[in-house]
Amino acid sequence: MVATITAIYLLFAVSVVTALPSSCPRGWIHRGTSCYLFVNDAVDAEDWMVAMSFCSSLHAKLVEIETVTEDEFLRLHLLDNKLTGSYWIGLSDIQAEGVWVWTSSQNTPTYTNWPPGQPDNNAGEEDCAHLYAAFGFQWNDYPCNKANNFICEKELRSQEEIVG
Ligand SMILES: [Ca+2]
Ligand SMILES: [Ca+2]
Ligand SMILES: [Ca+2]
Repeated sequence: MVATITAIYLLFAVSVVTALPSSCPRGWIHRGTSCYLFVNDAVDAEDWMVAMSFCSSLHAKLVEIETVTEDEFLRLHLLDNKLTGSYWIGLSDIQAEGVWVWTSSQNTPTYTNWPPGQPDNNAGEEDCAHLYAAFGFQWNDYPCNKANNFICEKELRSQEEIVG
């Protein structure tokens, strides 16, 4: 009897431990090795710098889209949930015009999803990238000081560090 209870307890303990690495904070969506937070309340629409600070305050970054599958996941989430408005991502050419860089990694993108004609640096001051609703959430460069929704991303690894 004691052995049975011990076995059940061990099973429970093991399942809790194995569940931890795949858990995202409440309200975040899990895909692959990342957790995503869609900040789409109009009240929280922010300029690019404020959006970046907001994500940082949650130990996250403005989303950095490395692959077509990650891009598709985000786009389908926006479409499936009928979310409107545009969403800042962590890509800018603030440091050097025309040189696009992911903010946290400082990598130049190997994957991009600009539609034809973008980025166009319209009016000479579009230095931040967003998923543009009018383009079906393909990418567009846009003035950094405009208010947009945004998406934060955090790696499950950093989440474990916080838990541990
Ligand atoms: Ca990513
Ligand atoms: Ca620009
Ligand atoms: Ca543009």
